[in-house]
Amino acid sequence: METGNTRRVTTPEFVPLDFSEYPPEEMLRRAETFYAEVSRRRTVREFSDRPVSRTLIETCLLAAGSAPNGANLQPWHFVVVVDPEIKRQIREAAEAEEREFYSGRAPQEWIDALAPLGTDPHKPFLETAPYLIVIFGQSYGLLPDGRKVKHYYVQESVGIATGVLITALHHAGLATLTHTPNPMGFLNDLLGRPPNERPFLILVTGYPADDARVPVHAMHKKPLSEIATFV
Ligand code: IYR
Repeated sequence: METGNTRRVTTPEFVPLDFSEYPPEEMLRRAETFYAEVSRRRTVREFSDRPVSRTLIETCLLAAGSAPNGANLQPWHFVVVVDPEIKRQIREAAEAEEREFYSGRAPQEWIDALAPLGTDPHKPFLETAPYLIVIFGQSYGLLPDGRKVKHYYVQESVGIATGVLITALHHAGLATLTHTPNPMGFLNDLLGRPPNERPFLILVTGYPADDARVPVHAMHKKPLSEIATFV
């Protein structure tokens, strides 16, 4: 007799790997070219309101959705905010949290660490930029019949997908800002997202303002000897 606890046993299927091998010199050239391009990325806090093609954003989201993740359950959802009124509400709620953060909630050590970046509770970019991509992680999925499917390595998976998204947007020629109002549960309410989803971050996306400036502090990257060890 079947119980409520039946498990479907799936036989894994395999296909040949689609892999391109390059000559070693070309591999190094590709790695150097990629490093040169990706290391020019800057987190931008001054955005232009110039429109950006929706197809471009959709293509970068497809790249993000290809990220490696726990059991291929793809525990993410991207809400792309273009509506000026929703952006206004997000700005209002985020600035309210940030005012608290900067005026007492954050420990002094954290405030000191942020000082060289020149950040403050004022977040006009949340209304100026053409897109706010709000990234949610799903602790579980829901089948059409309402049953829950547990997700694994949600933070890792969503972090990797977000990295791919940032890199894809930069590669396409757009600027981004990883913005994390603290706390940001208000995003579920404003965007009507269900309780199995938690906001991961807001990726502010668009062209930089013509006169955008970036903090020198963020350009200092640790040398290889400090970030890596070969054993
Ligand atoms: N969420 C705040 C504070 C902030 C925190 C970190 I860590 C940063 O790298 C930058 C900012 C804000 O957005 O201002």
